[in-house]
Amino acid sequence: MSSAAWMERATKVIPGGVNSPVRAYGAVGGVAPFIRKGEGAYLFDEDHHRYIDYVGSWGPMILGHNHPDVREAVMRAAQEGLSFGAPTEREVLLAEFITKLMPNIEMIRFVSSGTEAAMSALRLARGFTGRNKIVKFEGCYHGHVDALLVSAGSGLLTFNAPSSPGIPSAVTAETLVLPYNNLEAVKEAFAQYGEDIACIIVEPVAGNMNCVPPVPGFLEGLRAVCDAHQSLLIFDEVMTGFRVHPHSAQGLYDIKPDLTLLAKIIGGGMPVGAFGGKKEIMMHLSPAGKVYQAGTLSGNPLGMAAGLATLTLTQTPHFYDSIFKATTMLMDGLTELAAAHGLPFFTHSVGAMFGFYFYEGPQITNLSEVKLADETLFKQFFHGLLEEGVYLAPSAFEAGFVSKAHDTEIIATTLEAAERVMKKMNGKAA
Ligand code: KE4
Repeated sequence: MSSAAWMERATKVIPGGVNSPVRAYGAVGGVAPFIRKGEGAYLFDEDHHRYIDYVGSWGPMILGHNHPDVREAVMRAAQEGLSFGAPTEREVLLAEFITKLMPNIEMIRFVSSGTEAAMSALRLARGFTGRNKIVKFEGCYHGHVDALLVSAGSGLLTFNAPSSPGIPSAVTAETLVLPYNNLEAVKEAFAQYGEDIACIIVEPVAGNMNCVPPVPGFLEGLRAVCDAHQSLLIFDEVMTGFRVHPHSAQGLYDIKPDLTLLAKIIGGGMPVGAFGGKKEIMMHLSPAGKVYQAGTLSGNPLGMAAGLATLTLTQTPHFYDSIFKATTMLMDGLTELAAAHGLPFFTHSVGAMFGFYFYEGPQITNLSEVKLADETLFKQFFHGLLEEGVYLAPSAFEAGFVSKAHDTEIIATTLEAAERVMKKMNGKAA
């Protein structure tokens, strides 16, 4: 059956035909391909198209799709049963591995999604500090946590819904939303509310309003402000974790957050999230402490197996060098092509995550500047590349991802396709 037929059938039983809004192509138009399988850097849809995939399931597939080591690890675990709701060896092994790779995480608790990690970490920060206010940043997305769906990025940003219906104003009344990369605004907020602020939660590289890196001094400034007011600094590394550096963004920028959120890559494609940090904070979590948090499938053996196999492979020699080089090759190539075809173009990339904008610059450091980019040109480029067999995130407000399977030949093929599309756009753009 075609993707269009599947979508028609899906919309009868699933709202919008999807289980996560951004998948519905609402921001770019057209019918979302229904994916049949993934292999390495490729996706295959129900219409027998093959795509070079730069979404990678929104980040988890850093090895590429269907890596044999990960598949076999999951199948081995499945031989012994799927879930026990009891402690197992694999969750200890993955916890030990992550705490070794990320020394600021002295203890960790697994959950089943990034949203659950964010929700739990907020409760822990509030429980530990005894304070209620939280600071987040415009354009950053930390999952669909009620208290954080205030001017969120990702799907909400695309649908211009600064906050969702169904969230009592009392729940967001304690959430301060500030412009990303604006340390002065943070200092002002702390001058006014500092003693009531439990935490700052931040994406150390913002990946839900396209890709926006921290300006020099921003993350260091957040650390200093939190220290000065005994608030906690929470790094949401759901996307950046093991994506931008072998030890994540906190390794890349050498900042010590009090708590860290993880998901995506640590589950290798299975439903795994986690939050962790200083032992003195984590020990407030039930049953060691009084802050309640729980989950039927938390630490699920198959998810742990996929995470262990994935992280093991990311730590092989030159793993990150090669995917960072591939990402730079892609960004440099697109920049060169856009210049040659007279298209306004700007890129940001950190490690193996990237973003591009149809915009001259000179800078993109926050949501207001992201919105200056030409969305019409993005949609033309998006659909042109899709027809050429290149699969980008279906929104101008999402980041892209390169995997280990994206070798130089695949990047070169992508650039050839981009040139064909830009040539046509150039005509339209003129
Ligand atoms: P999940 O609940 O979707 O596992 O994680 C939420 C989350 C938390 N923090 C960050 C930094 C995230 O990027 C995410 C989820 N990312 C989006 C992509 N922009 C997932 C895609 C989707 O919502 O379908």
